[in-house]
Amino acid sequence: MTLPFTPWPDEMARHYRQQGYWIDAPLTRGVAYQAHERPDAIALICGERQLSYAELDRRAACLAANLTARGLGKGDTALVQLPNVAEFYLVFLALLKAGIAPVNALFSHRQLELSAYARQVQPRLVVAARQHELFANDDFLSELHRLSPHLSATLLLGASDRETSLEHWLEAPSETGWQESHTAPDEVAFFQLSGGSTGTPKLIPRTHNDYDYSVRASADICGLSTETRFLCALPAGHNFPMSSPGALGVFHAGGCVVMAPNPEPLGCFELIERHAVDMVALVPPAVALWLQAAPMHAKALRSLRLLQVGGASFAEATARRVPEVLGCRLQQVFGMAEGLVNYTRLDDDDDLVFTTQGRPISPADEVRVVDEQGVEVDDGETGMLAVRGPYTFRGYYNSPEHNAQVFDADGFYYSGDLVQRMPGGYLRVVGRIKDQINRGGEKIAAEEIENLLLRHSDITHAALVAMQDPLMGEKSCAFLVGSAELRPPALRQYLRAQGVAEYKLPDRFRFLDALPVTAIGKIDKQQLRKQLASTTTSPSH
Ligand code: J2J
Repeated sequence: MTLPFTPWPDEMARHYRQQGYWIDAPLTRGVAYQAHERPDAIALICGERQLSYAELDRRAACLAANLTARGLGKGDTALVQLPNVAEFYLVFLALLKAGIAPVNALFSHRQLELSAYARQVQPRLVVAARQHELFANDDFLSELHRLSPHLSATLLLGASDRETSLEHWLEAPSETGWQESHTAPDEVAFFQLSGGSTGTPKLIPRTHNDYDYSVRASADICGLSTETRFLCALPAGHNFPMSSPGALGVFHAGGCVVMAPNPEPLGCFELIERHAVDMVALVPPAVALWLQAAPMHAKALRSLRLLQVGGASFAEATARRVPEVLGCRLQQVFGMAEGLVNYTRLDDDDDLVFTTQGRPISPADEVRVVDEQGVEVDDGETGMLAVRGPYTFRGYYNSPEHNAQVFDADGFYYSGDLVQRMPGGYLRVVGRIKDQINRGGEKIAAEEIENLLLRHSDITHAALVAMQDPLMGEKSCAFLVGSAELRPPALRQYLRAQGVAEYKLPDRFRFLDALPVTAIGKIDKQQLRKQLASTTTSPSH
């Protein structure tokens, strides 16, 4: 049994292998290698726990064996939702070893997101945490069983009974002889989450070959080694802290990942000092908070060598303050869960580092910057980003209609970003055409929230648009047409009750008699954004 996905054309796959980009090894390769070569080196620090590579590999294998004994394996999928704890990687590695493809939901996701993923992948396994409101009791699990009739196993971090305790499954040795049975390297290893711009969150099939290449090449670009101590402060399942080069890059290089529950500066500074962390990946609002807090804690940050920033636009003026205030190098990272990742290089001069979002990982990344007619624009001109390459996906999971819109006939993926290409292939992100709000790196698909609002019987029209925000870069504003009785607190409560993640709730509501429309009758969001820009000083609610 294999999971369906859109493969690369044969001649491209051949080329990627010939060039040594695809090495036909599983994504677990890095950890397995280190466990063999340097079993006692510390791979992971989580609170008071330290896991060596041997321990990481052994416990992941233990869980994989138990899952295999339970009849789970190739062709199966898992829905996983864990906070930033060691178990996140143990489970991820175990599922890869057992050939089960996970979807790693963010810990901030709620019923709506989890149900949408469950509907799409029909998981046979759910791994979650009792500490999450959704799994504090079994109501939502029953709902997941209803949505995915083949669901046959549930493992919960913090469960009191042995049958469902994740901790128990990670330790209990399986009785049967067991052999690693990862999916084929050119098949789906797991699903990444798309930031999305459509009503339902889309899933991105990633193969071992393509993802592992991006991880190895990223580790190289960022100079990772056995000495690296990386702080994972962003949600562990997100593509950035997982693969750019993230935890998987660190495991590849034999370094150590230190888990932080979140990017809050004081907690992170303590971890940096205690564990001599030298590298961290952050989104722009977190960097701003670190810059504010750092002057009081300069001593704690002495070991920090590299701060990566990505996920959303980072102002040049803020970028310039990073080395000065935090005493480390800055690296800009412009990536996407769909594939393409750009980095400023460690030896780039300051201007490139402060004013661009880097250049692609690979000589085989084919990046085009095109106008509305699909014609490439000159360097320095603004155009749409289109890309294909050895680690950029070829299609969302089971989404033929959406794929038809975002891929061209040559297999180039249109990310919805507006960019400028500078000499040397460096990119600047200057805007976007996708209908998405980028709230400090957290992506909100406008249509998803508009659809929820339109379910409300008192709302006749809804449009969600981005408004500028000094800390978050962007926040969201919902423009509504409907009953005069509508009030923001009740609307937020209504959305919460629908089970949507908190970060997707509109930061502001505006009530209008009618929404402006374009010449062809579509809601004129440009007009709404202009209205916001001219009234940013008015009180929000
Ligand atoms: C402006 N916009 C950016 C940047 C991403 C590394 C880093 C980030 C992501 C990520 C990632 C940006 N400046 N530096 O997966 O591996 C916006 C773009 C892009 C979208 C992708 C990685 N870096 N963006 O953010 O899948 O709009 O991945 O298309 O969450 O974030 O979002 P996501």
